Amino acid sequence: SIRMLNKDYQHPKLGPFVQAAPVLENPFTSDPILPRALKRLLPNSEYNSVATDLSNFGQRIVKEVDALGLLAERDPPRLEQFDAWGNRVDNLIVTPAWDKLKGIAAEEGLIAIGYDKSRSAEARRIHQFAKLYLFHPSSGLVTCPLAMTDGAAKTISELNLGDKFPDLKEAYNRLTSRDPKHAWTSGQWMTEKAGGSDVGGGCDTYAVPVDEVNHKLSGYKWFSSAIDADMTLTLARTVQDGKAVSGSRGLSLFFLRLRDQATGKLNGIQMLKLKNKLGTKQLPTAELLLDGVNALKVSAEGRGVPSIANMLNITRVHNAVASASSIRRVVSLARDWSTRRVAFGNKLVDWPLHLATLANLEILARGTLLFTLESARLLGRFESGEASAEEIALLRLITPILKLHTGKVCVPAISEGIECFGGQGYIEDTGIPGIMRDAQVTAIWEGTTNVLSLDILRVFKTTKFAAFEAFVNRISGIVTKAKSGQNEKVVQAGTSLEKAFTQLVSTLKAAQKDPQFPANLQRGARDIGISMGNVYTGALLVEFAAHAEATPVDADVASRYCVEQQLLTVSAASFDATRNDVEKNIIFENYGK
Ligand code: UCC
Ligand code: FAD
Repeated sequence: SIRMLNKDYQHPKLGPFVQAAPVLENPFTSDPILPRALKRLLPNSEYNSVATDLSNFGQRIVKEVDALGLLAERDPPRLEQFDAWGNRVDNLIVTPAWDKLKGIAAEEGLIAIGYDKSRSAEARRIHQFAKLYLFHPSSGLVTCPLAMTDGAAKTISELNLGDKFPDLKEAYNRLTSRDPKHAWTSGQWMTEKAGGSDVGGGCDTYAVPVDEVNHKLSGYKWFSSAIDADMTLTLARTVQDGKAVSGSRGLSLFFLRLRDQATGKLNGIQMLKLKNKLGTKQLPTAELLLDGVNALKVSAEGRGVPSIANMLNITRVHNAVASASSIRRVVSLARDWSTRRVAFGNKLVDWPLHLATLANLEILARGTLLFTLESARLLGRFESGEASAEEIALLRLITPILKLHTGKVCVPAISEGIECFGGQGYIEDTGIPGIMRDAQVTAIWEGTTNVLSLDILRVFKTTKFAAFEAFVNRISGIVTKAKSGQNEKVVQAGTSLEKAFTQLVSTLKAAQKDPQFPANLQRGARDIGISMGNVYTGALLVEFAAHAEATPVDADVASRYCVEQQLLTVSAASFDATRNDVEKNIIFENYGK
């Protein structure tokens, strides 16, 4: 038809059209499965109060927290090293929004809930991680110091030195406090210039003893996040008779306060530089020079790595919460947007192709949430003292798998989610691009994908495959239950899952028979980790769908995940050492020419 030029077309060039923005819904009540998942995991008495708390917090996120999170990204931290008169001041300036978010985190008990001894350990960890799942995408990355704070509280409680070390007792109380004025956050200083994965090879920080406990630390910490922290745990080599032991067996664990209590001055620490990062711009990450820092040795000599591993195993679950909840956030916004945006005469939600794109993301969001809650449940069981040896081994095994799986799947998922908004997804004022930038780091820090894959092999070895048996039993239990049910789709999903799972087990058993075992597993470690992550996630979706109160959608989700997807990347080729040379040739063709 021909458009006639009448007064409707005589408007200023900006035009009358205004696009309705996507609306952030209450992240608890609008989540398709979180309330139901919690109802199944928690006793009724716990569920009701947890649901009320999460629903209220969800409202607070929409009304207050999300805006603060955006402010924190827009007003990143700055470092003023010198004052106008040339005095070295190392003044870290953070936006008031960052401090406000830290206060809200304490007030809402985001760490305290996990340590509330009046409740069962299982309930409190599930509650805590569910709450962090709501918080993370709006938190302005305050969840990073929270992760380290939780890890430090856990490490201190495992060290069990409170009576001998009043400083540690005070630290524990403050790290787990709900009072914003009293609460502390912690850092975690492990990475140095020569190595962040190979901490034992890279650590060039030395501890000169003052007495048995007190030490002076000197070194250079290359990546130190959230340096507005009150304390940190760090690694250093004790110098004895002018010598220090090399490698990871030479490392001990140290506790230090960042500032002198009386003067507020930095404790022998110089803030050399704030890192200029791809994302996590809200977070002050610095290069620190340690020049005679007063620190307490809190592990046995040479037991620094296994001691700080307590921290790693907690921060890795927090990391998974971050990856999983970022997928949820982008999917939740994209779902809402699909009902508001019109293209080619239809709302996006009415285009089957757009729906198919969103559905695939929704399946990933559900899977990563269930996997994260599984780990919170097992962590709680472990801390309750009631976990079986099998559950303990399973927790140890799935922690690196969970971290690597969620870190790896979140980046392409969020990228796809951003594309759902078209050009608007690329525009900073919408707050959407930051989700992508911040997600990329979850595959890197707290152990890269390869390093975590190698940790899986470490668990196989240290548990003499008992952890693998625990994995086999957990998945087999789910398969058996699913296949004995009445729902055809769930039976089909269970059958598909069983096929992939059986193939995974037989591939690993065959690799075990190789004369080069266990060295031969190395090159296939990533395939093992990714395959186990896919299988575990699929199993949890099947378990969810096989529940008596499941909805038909749950069965569809499980079926899509297990029947329509390739769950395994591992095969005999993963362990074939003859591929090493081929790969080298593929990579280095024309290199240096
Ligand atoms: O990136 C960082 C902070 C970022 C900010 C926080 C974000 C949190 C999420 C926020 C969400 C918003 S902090 C830096 C993180 N760095 C890493 O993750 C290091 C990565 N590298 C590794 O994980 C390596 O595997 C190492 C450093 C742990 C490997 O050490 P070794 O010494 O070479 O390995 P060994 O010799 O195998 O292990 C030494 C001991 C052994 O125990 P023993 O001596 O009793 O035989 C191991 O079994 O440590 C034990 N061990 C563990 N135990 C090693 N790893 C673990 C573990 N994960 N759990 C228990
Ligand atoms: P490298 O160890 O050099 O690794 C480079 C690559 O080699 C990676 O892809 C890795 O997977 C691969 N690789 C290494 N070894 C092997 C192997 N044996 N087999 C196969 N592949 C291998 N650290 C802290 O201690 N505290 C912090 O607060 C902190 N904050 C951070 C904040 C940000 C934003 C970032 C980006 C990093 C932070 N880090 C922090 C550092 C982080 O933990 C390390 O960067 C990370 O552990 C990797 O170490 P690296 O950078 O030395 O990489």
